[in-house]
Amino acid sequence: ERISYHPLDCESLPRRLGERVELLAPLGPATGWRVREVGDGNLNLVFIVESDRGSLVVKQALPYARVVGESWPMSLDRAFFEHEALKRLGARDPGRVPDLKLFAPTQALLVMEHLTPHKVVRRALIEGEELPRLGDHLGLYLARTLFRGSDWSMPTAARKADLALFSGNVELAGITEDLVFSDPFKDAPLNRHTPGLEATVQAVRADRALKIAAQEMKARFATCAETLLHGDLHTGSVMATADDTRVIDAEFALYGPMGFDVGVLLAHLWMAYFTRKAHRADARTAARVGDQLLATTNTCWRVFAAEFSRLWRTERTGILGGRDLFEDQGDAVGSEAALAQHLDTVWRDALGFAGIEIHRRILGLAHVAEFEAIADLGLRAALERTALAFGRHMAVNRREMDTVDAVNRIARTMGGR
Ligand code: SR1
Ligand code: MG
Repeated sequence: ERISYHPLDCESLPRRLGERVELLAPLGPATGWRVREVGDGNLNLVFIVESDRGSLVVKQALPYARVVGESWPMSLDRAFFEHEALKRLGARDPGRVPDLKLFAPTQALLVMEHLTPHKVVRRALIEGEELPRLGDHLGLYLARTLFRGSDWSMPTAARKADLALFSGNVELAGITEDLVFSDPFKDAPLNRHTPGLEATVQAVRADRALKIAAQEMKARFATCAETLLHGDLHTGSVMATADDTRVIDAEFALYGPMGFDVGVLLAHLWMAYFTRKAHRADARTAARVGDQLLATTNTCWRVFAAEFSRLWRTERTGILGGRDLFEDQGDAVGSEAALAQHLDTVWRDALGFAGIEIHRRILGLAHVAEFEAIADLGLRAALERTALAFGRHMAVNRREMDTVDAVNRIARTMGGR
C-alpha cells in the first residue's frame, strides 16, 4: 500500500515513523522518542529525534518554499535529488557527508546521522569559534567531489547517465538561475534590502559592467555542465567541530562549472570577514577572527588546487583522460600546462560567482545571518555596502586578480583590520 505524503510535526513524527521505519528502530520504541524541529533553512523541515539509545535526523521536503510559504508551491522531488547527490558526494570524499540511513520517497524524507556536537558553520563563525580544519577539509572536499564527478574522472556511460539524472533537478536549477543571477540586479518582487540601502540598490541596477558580469556568470552556470555540484555550498550547508567537517543539504545538486561551489563557499567566508566586528565588542578578538577567516579562504583554495593537481596526475581516467595527448607522447610539461590552465579557469569563475553570490545575499530574497543579526540598521547597511563593493570588484575584475592572497589584501583594505 502506498502511504500518501504528509508533512510531519513533532507530535505526528513518532506515530507515523515509529511503526514503519525500521531504521529508526535503533532508537527503541517510539513512545520514548523526543522530537525537536530545528530547520533554519529556506525550504525543508528538519527534526532531531532522540531517545536514551541515540539520535537521528529526519529531513522532509515541504510542498512549498518554507521561506515564502504556501504561495510558492514546490514539488517534493528535491528529496530524491538530495539523496542521489549525497550518495555520490559521500563516495567521492568518504566521511565528509552525514551517513544516510534511509530515503522514503513517498514521504520525501531522508533519515541521516545526527551530527553532534557539530555546529552549523555560519553560526560557529558568527560566534568567533576556531575551526582550524575547516579550510583543509573543504579544500579536499571540493577537489575530490568536483574532480571525481567530472569528465576528467568518469567514463562515458556513467557520466552521461548522471548528467541526464541531475538535469531533472529543474526546479532548483531555476531557483538559482533567478534568485542568484537575475533578481538582485533588477526590480524583482521577492527582493528585499536593509533600509538605507536604496541608493546602492539603484546604483546596482544601473551598473552595466556588473550586470554584464552577472550575465556572463549566469551563462557559465547554465551552460557549463562540467561536474556534479553541491549547488548551494554556503556556510549554512556545512557543519563542523574543531576536528570534523561535514557537508549537508545537497538538494540543489546539478551539473555545472567547478568554480560555482568554490566561489559560493568563498563568498560566505568573505561575508563573515566583513561582519566580524559587528558581532563582538573586543577589537583584538575581532582581529583574530578576521585573520582566521582570511586564512581559511587561503587554505581552502590552496588545498583545493593541490589536491585537484594530485588527482589530475593520478586519477585522470575518464573521458578527458588525457594520457593520449600528453604523457603518452612524452609531454609531461603539456599536461601540467593544461592543469594550470584549468585551475586558472576555476579560480576566475570562482571569483565571478563569489561576487554575484554576495550581491544576492544582500539584495535578493535569501539573506544571511551575518548581516541579518546586526540590530543597528545603519551599521548593517554600511557593512553591506562594503561587501557589495568587494563583490562587484570580484565579479567585474575577476580576470585581473591572480591569487587568493591578492584578493584577501583587497578584503583587508576594504574591511579593515
Ligand atoms: C527559495 S530558496 C532560497 C534559497 O535558499 C536555499 O538555501 C538556496 O540558497 C536558495 O537560493
Ligand atoms: Mg540548503
